[in-house]
Amino acid sequence: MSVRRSLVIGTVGLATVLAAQTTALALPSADSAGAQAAAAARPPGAIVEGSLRALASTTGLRIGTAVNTDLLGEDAAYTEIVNREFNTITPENVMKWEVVEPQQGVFDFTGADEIVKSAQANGQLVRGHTLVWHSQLPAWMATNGGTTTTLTDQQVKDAVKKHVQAEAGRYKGRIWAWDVVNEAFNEDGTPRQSIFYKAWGNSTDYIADAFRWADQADPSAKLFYNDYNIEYTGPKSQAVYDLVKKLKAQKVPIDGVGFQTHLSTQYGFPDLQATMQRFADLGLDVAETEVDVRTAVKPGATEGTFTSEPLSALHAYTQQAYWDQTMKACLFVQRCVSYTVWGVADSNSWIPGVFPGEGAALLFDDDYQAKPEYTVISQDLALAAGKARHRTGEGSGGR
Ligand code: 9MR
Repeated sequence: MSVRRSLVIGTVGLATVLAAQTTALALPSADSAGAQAAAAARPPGAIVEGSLRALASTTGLRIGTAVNTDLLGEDAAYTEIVNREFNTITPENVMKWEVVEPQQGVFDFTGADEIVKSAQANGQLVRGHTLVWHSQLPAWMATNGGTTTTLTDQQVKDAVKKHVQAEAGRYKGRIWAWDVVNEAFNEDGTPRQSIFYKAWGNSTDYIADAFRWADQADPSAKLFYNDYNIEYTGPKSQAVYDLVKKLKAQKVPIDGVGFQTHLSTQYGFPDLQATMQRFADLGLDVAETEVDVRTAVKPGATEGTFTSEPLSALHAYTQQAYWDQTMKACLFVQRCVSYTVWGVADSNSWIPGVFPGEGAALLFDDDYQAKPEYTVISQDLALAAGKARHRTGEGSGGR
């Protein structure tokens, strides 16, 4: 069965990629005036036929994007795509601890409020990101990449509890899914030596506590553990599997596991479908939470700069094949409840800043024009229309 399945995926995948070379869906103009006119012509939350969100809704799968509040509501083309194409949004940065509590006891939920308000106005659900993460911590809480602190163990524990209660509590009933704990393991499967791990006496017990506190603060939110590179079979994926299995056995309130799915064409495609199914079989929802597919890009006019153009046609085809497989993996796993891309256009992606020489990782180009990658995943969604429905996002009821 599994062999037949992967053959089918392979065949359909190739057909989809080939079709994508020649087919372009009719989309409203991406220029600013066109975007403003398109948005003004319909009520907020109205669904545009042929959009990703319209296609996804026929399968029950939620489709989302990470959102940057510097652009949302400021850049018309960006905002139009976010609201036309996606029915969940994830704040790319504004719900992170360093943003919401820059000084101890001084809160700033401006950006986070903006996201939640915009989502409500546009008929979107929110994936809250993220409550407990070693990175992007405020300076009063941690230094050295979340590994050292001036606080005592007890102070760290109290701060984590207060933070989870404050943030999850503020948005009670308005967050579909929270990434409660993010990136708690190293590549070799050992627990990350974060200030949380250390404060709990060199133990991952902080994870269970964070889930319990989040559940108390917002009982209707789906609670996720989220990580990268766990799409591949290996020690890290196994460590997360062992953790969530234990949490389930201990009746810790966990609903799902998020597979970030930051891929690069220089590495082989992960055994994503089988891995997500393995986690789903534990009685958990799964999701692809931060999908992007980077590749080598052509250099720019000035030394040391790069364009968002794939280095060769082969690079571009490989990206399209990877996007196809990420979407199909989710469509074939019934408990894969959402598929989120990590940003809108190549020009707003985190990739070029962190991996110089790589880019072109998203569905829209620098000028907000839909790329063949967009067509590939929209065709996957169209092919899946009306097939086995995915569990949809009505909170933690299925735990
Ligand atoms: O996309 C985010 C970028 O703007 C931030 O500078 C960066 C800081 O670490 O975080 C990025 O988002 C990360 C996400 O929150 C967790 N998974 C990895 C993502 C890419 O680094």
